[in-house]
Amino acid sequence: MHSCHSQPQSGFIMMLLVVVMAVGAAAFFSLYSDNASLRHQSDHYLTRMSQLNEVKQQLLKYAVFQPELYQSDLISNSRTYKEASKIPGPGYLPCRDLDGDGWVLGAETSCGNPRDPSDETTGFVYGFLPIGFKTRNFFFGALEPQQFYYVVDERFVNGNNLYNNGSTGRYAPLNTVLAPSTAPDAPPPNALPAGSLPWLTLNGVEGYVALIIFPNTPQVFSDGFEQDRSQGGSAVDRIADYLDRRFDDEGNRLDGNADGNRHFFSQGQANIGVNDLVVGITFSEWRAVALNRVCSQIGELNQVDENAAYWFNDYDSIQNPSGGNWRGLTGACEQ
Ligand SMILES: [Ca+2]
Ligand SMILES: [Ca+2]
Ligand SMILES: [Ca+2]
Repeated sequence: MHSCHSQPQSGFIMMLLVVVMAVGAAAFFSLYSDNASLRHQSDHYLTRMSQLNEVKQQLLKYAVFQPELYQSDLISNSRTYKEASKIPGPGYLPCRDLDGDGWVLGAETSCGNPRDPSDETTGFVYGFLPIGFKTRNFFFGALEPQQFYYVVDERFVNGNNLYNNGSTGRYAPLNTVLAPSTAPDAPPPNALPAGSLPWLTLNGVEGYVALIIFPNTPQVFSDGFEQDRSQGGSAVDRIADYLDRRFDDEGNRLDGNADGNRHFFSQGQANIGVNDLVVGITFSEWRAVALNRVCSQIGELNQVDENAAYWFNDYDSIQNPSGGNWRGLTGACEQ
């Protein structure tokens, strides 16, 4: 009798157990797949951020080794040393790749846009990040053309014919105090006051020398705009298809990355709509690596004739247009 009574009961318990297990398994697997997708997203984020940081380090090396990279030119396949007076000082960064072939060639080798304090689209240039410099044997890691955008304060580029400075085609002197400041050849605008820091901003913080931007996957924005990277055109023409719009939580469009002004934003909770990942070089980071390079060589550099036309010596627009006044700044080196 006992068994007669217990059979439906144990059947019910079995059924309950199956239901509990099924619900548990469903919960477990959905949690697992959520975790897996979150983990995938964060892996993707970490990979991109570490790649961006690697590119940043390469750009800083490029800046620091300017004198070495440009002390000779490859002419007709033979090595030709530059005159000492024409070797650039440390700190200059490359121009942008506009056509997206990965290189900085022809008209791309000079870029400039002197800052007019009343116009926020001035003072910097942008385009695709070049992937390297074949003639210098210098490469930014294993990158693809058009993989990253690159924004740079125009005074820090190594080719800028708007500041002729004799025949150098560069803003000078470029040093840790950004002084004395020089005006572009053709006004307006006139020279910035000495010591004017770069005015590129990232997430509201001012003072970036350069920004490297991973555009991430194309998006359709809440205002209906759809990014389409299938068409040709320069990096400037195509910016809206790579860099993002930004919105407030009511869907109103704010200053974003696609509008061509000096303010940029990286993916984050405060930046609705933005999936661009941005890493920057601040002026203080730039200053530290440039000064460190000069200081580590100070014994050798102090042997250079003070009156010679050379990047370490005083700047003079006629006598020493490559001069950076570095000799006068080495007091900042730790003894
Ligand atoms: Ca190019
Ligand atoms: Ca984007
Ligand atoms: Ca902007």
